[in-house]
Amino acid sequence: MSQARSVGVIERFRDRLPFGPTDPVVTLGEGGTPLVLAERLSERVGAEVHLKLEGTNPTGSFKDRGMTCAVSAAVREGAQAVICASTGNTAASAAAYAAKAGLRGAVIVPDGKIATGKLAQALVHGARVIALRGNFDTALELVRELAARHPIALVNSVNEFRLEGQKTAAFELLEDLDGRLDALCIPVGNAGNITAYWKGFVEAGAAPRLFGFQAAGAAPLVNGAPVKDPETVASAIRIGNPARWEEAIDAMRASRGAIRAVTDDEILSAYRLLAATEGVFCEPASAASVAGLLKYGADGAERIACVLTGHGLKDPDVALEQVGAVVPCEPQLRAIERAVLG
Ligand code: AN7
Repeated sequence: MSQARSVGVIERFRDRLPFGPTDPVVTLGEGGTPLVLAERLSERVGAEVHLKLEGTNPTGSFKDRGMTCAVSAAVREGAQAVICASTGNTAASAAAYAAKAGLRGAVIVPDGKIATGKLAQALVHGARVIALRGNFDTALELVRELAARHPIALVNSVNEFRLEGQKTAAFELLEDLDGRLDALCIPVGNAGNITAYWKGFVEAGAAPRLFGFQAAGAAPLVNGAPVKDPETVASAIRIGNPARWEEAIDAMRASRGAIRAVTDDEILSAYRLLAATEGVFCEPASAASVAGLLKYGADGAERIACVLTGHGLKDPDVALEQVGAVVPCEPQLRAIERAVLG
């Protein structure tokens, strides 16, 4: 596995991806992420629950699996620049892979609504970061028009190569669990990832039930209608009109699954539980998968995987709001003793 991790998903799964042996590959060694048995959570749920730690990808989220494919394909096609709209993680990933490929990168993000770590990543990788006075849905509409008019590769999950890359997580799950998985719990925003997982499972001949979770204030797929002003603490999934709407509904139906809503309180409670009892620090959006499992169960599934899509370090502001204060201390032994043992 350690060897597989370093080669990246294109090299590892090339026979199942749209890349030939001589095609250029832009990789940062994505994929091969840990699958960890969550003992406390398993006890609570009464089933075997595993966590897929996608936050351990090179830029800290699952987006890297798709981005290696989208940017490699862009290089193959002779693109000079890549662009995306993003709630943050796609921007961070696009910026890093563009830097690696020597392409220019531009990312459009909702002004003031992306987590600090993601903003830092996009900027430090040298992308042009455009803060739109509007939400993600507006940004995606505009960027699709822009990409239609200019020779810039669009690397949002409307790009098929993104889904191709992201389906590799389903292959890894099946490998790690010897093909036996009953249910997958996954956060849903723009609905590219749930679509990609289902594609991967179908191609591998598996059919776990897919349970997707949206934040209650940004739950168009649950409501059955777009949400004009989506709002949630889980900024990554603050999306009111998912681009992969039909595909997500198809995946849910075909797998006999469901797409349901979890409140911000439920998300944050799962977020703290994962950190404090499983040793896993994910970002708020990722915790929606576990929040949903705790709230709704998994309908008798015995073996469940929850996808933790992004790393907790992405969003230090939410983290610090959720925890106790530090303990101040004078630099003397007595004071330290009191502070540590008291
Ligand atoms: C941590 O970066 O849409 O349902 O622009 O960052 O495939 O959209 C991020 C989405 C879940 C939802 N968890 O996945 C973006 C963006 C995290 C995310 C999702 C996102 P999709």
